[in-house]
Formats: sequence, structure tokens, C-alpha cells
Amino acid sequence: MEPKKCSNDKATQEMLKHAYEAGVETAWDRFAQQEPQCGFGKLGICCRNCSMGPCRIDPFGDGPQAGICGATADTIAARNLVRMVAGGAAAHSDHGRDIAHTFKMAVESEQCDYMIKDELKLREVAARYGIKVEGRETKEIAGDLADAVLAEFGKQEGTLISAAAYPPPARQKVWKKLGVTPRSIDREIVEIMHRTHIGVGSDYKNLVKQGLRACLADGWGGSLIATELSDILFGGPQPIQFGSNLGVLDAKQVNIIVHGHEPTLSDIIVAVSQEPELVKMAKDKGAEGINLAGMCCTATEILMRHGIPVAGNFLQQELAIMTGVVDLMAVDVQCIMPALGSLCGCFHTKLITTSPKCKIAGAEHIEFHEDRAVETARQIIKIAIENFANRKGKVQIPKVTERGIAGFTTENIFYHLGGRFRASYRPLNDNIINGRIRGAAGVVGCNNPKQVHDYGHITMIKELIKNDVLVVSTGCSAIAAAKEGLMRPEAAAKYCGQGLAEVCETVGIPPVLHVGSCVDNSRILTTLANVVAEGGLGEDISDLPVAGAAPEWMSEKAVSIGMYFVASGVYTVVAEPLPILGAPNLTRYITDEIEKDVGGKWAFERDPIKAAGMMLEHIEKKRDALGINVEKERKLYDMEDRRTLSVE
Ligand code: NFS
Ligand code: SF4
Repeated sequence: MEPKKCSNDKATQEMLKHAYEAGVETAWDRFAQQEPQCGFGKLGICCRNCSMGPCRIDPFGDGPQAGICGATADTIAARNLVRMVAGGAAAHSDHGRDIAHTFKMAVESEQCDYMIKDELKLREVAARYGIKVEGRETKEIAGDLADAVLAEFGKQEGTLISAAAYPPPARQKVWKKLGVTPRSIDREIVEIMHRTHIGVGSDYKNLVKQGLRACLADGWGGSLIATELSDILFGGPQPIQFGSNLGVLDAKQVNIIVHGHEPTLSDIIVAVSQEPELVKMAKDKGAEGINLAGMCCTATEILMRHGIPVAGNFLQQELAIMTGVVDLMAVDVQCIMPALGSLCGCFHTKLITTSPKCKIAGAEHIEFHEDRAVETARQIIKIAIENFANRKGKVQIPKVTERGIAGFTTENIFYHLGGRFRASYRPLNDNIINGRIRGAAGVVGCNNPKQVHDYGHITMIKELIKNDVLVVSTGCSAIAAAKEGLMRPEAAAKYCGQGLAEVCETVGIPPVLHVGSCVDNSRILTTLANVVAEGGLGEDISDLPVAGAAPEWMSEKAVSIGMYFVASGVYTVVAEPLPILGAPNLTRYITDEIEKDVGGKWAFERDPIKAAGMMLEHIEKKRDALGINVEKERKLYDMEDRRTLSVE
């Protein structure tokens, strides 16, 4: 396979060439081995929900049009789709639950490796949960918040507190009317599993409805909890410089990569990795120091809080090992390829699993417990140091790195847009209203070997910023943008249309704002809620000139994210179609009719330029509806005007 046809990223191309020469298999090779992929699966029309099946529907209409129980293509595809939402919402929310447990432990224990780092955010969040904050001690407030948040997962009465505290009132009305206001996090996920069991509901719209409810419990619930408690516990991010791509690995140092999603262990590894005793140990073994880097969303958590470099995104995890200099890779949960187990067997890299939820054949398991966080982190670092001497074979580190700025949040975005003395969303809204910024787009999500690695993200983002659309990005998409240099402030002059360039240059921000990991897509939701609340751009998120996209998505989490953006009123374009195309009515509903119900809808487009075009068209349509696309009268400048202009 031609490396250039696999990836747009120079470092990845170099490593793929190296892999072929060395005869080491990667996800791209395994993808080729899977071709042709199963057509029924792609179209979403196979079912194995009971043992009368597996059943499949003939997409050409000649063969069976119903499963043994009578389920049609629409029923089967809708059940499969909402089960993907359940998987994604479960992953995000269980991550949120783990952070909530760590938070509770930090609050309750006297001696704990974690502490509350962002008191201001604690008070803000607690107030939103209806907890009294005035005149109370931090510990008291935090204790109440921990209980309130943990109760959100399994409560039996009422609705999710955050789903009523954060979204605009108009949005809440939409959900209420449709009957999709989330009640509690676990309940909505469980109900999907119930409803998709053999012989429960067959009405595809009613199945999708539960998907909407569960994804909202993710975006405005589980993911939001993960984000907010992480900020309180590990510190709210601030704009910070970071390095990206495989070139951040250093042959002369002990290299440790943390990979996965949760910040609980990685944040502590950051804290102890430069302890003099450990650094000395590394030097005694002949290394110059200890070099920590991240991969995937765990990377994002520590890069936006500590500036730790990111070695790469999802499709680069195997390639990092192949450099021959990764002495240890510690993983927690999600997006960790099982292939790493056998791959590490061919290299000297020690693969360490740390979560009881994620054990991998070929990896050593060192279970991480929050109450012994520092001890475990030191133990892991020591194993890496010991392993430095075991390096063998060729070292191949691509000399490719880029720098960028990350760490934008719902709270700090407006400081940067408004300047220190005008801390509000006003300047952002004004710039959208006056047309300097046409709108905003969230470009997020994974890598997928079905697309040329990183190409979709980068091409789409460049097209958007060229047309004066401000881009916010998370997860592997953000890493792709960073590697391309799109998160440097200088990118504004190079790639943006005039209006966006002006705004970015005045404020000193890059045109692509890194707002965090995948659970931090909740930051995009709360930012949108703030933009609505600031006024002048309609009453609801669905009124805003914004769009979402996941140009290289692959995970169930991405389906939940896409669905909660749609359910929140955002037009969302993905490259690889959802596996529903074999179900005509469901497809029509998801890509069209659903807009009447929730204000947002899905679109599928593999070409990133075309997809960006669809987003731009949508943004302009919303601007028209808001009446902010008025043609400005051409002004003829007189001398006086010119003088004032040149003073600026
Ligand atoms: Ni999101 Fe992060 Fe990456 Fe996709 Fe996986 S790491 S949670 S799922 S692949 S962006
Ligand atoms: Fe077949 Fe129905 Fe069973 Fe699915 S639930 S496997 S369609 S019989």
C-alpha cells in the first residue's frame, strides 16, 4: 500500500514505509484484509439480537424483507443505530462516573493524592446544581456536589439537573414536547438495551427517540460531568503551548506514552515524572531524562492542562511503538487497539494496562487505584526507566513536529475574544452579527482507515476558515489540526478569510480552537448555550449559524456525539454514512425529517470540501433566517474617515 494513500501526515507516511520494510502489520493492512467489508453490516440491515437469527434484509428487494420475527429494515437499522448510541453514551458517561468517584474520594479523604484545583469552577458548577455556595467551606460544597452528581447516574425520579440548568429554555421546550428530556444517565442507556431486545418496539421513530434521550444524557450529562469535574479536580485549562506528532519522542530520554481517555492516572504521572529521584534513576541508566507524551484523548487532557506534547492521534498508536524508543505505554480505557499487545511483543515497549475494565493480551496489568495514585504512577515510571536499557533494533523517529496552542474552554474563550476588560460573549456575537465571522463549526472525532488519515479533518477545517468560519475542535481531529500547524496564531494570516483573520489577529488566537478531548465536546454545547444567552442570534441553538462535523469518525462515541449535536439543534455532517442506508424510511428521517422535531439533522458526505460547502450553506441559511445577512451600504470614505482609520 502506498503510504501517501493511507495518510496525509508526513510522520505517519515515514513510519508506514518503515513498517512495510520491516514487515510489521498495521491497521491499514488489516483494513485491506477485511475488504470487501460485509454489505449488510454497512447498510445496517443484519440483526443478531436473538438466536432465531442472525437475519438479514435483502437490499435489492428480491430476497427477504423481514427477519424471522418480522422486523423490517427500518426496525433493524434503527435498533442497531441506537445500540451504537448506547455504547457511546455508556463509554463517555462511565468515564464521567469514574471522575465523579475520584472527586468524591478527594473531597472525603484527608490524605489524598488529588485535591480541588479550581475553586471558582467548583462554586459555579455547584450553584448550577442548586447547591448553596455562599458562606460555605469548599469542602462542604464539594461534598454536596459529589453526591448530587453521583445521584445523576441512577436516579429514579425527575430529570437530569444539568439538562435543565445549561441549555437555553427554548431548547428544553423542544425536548419536552418531543418527550426526550433525559431522566438519568444510566436509565436512558439501559432503556435502549431493553427497547432493542427481541419483540419490544419496532417503530423506527420511537426507537430513535430513545437514542435522542440517551445521547442527551451523554452530552449534557455524563460528558459534561466528566469535563466539569476534571476541571475542578485537575484545573481548568488555560491557553498553553504544546508540541505534536511523533517527533516529540526523544531517542536520548526514557519515553513514556500515556494513551486512552481518563486524566486520573495520567495527571498524576505528569506530576511525579520529573521528581529528582526518578530523573536521577533515569540518568543512572544512561538516559538524559524522562520524556512524557500523550496519545488520543488522554493526551488532550494533559496537554491542555500541562502542555505535555501529544505523540499522535488514533491511527498513530501502533506507529509510536515502531519508533523503537517508547519504553512504556500506559493505557486506561477506550480507543486502544488490541493489536498493541502483540505489537509490543515484537518491540521492547512495555504495554501496561491500568483499568480493571481494560485488560489486553500481551500487556502487563498494574491496576490503578485512586487512593494509591502517586505510588502507582511512580511504579509505572520506574518500569519505563528499567526498560530503557532493553532497547533493541533500529530507531526510527520521524523528525516531524508542530507547535500550537490548546486549552480553550467555555469559560476562557470570551476572555480571549473580548480582551481582559470585556469578559463576555458580546464580542463573539457581534463579530458573527457584523459578518466578520460567518459562523462557527465544531470539527471533531476520530481517524478511520477508510479515509486518508488526517486529510478529511485538515481539508475541511482549511475550507471552513478560508470562508471565515471559526473552528473549534476536539479529540483526534484537534490533534490532526495541531500537527498541520492550524493551532498556531500565525495560521490566521495564512489560511483564513479576511474577516476571521482580522478577529484572530486582533485577539491573538488561532483560527482553530482546541477545546479538549471527546468528552469536552460538552464544552461546545455549553459555549453554544452561552452564545444564545448573550443575545442577538436567536433564542435557540438551532437558530445559530453553526454546524458540526466528524470527517473521519469510527467509534460509537462519535455516533452519540453526532446524535446529541443533532438533538441540540446542530446540523452535523459525517463522512462515512451511519450504517442505516439499507433502511429507506429511517435514512430519510435521520437526514431530513428529524429537523422538524429537533432543529438539527445528519448529513453524509465523504468529500471534505463538499462537506464543508454543505456546512457553509447551512450557516448562510441560518444567517439569512436571523436577518443578519443585510448587504452593507457601500461607504465612500472622505479624508476625515481615512484619518480616523489610519489611527487604528
Ligand atoms: Ni473520541 Fe478520543 Fe480519538 Fe475518536 Fe477515540 S481517541 S474519545 S473516539 S478515536 S476522537
Ligand atoms: Fe432475526 Fe428478529 Fe431475532 Fe433479529 S430479533 S435476529 S430480526 S428474529
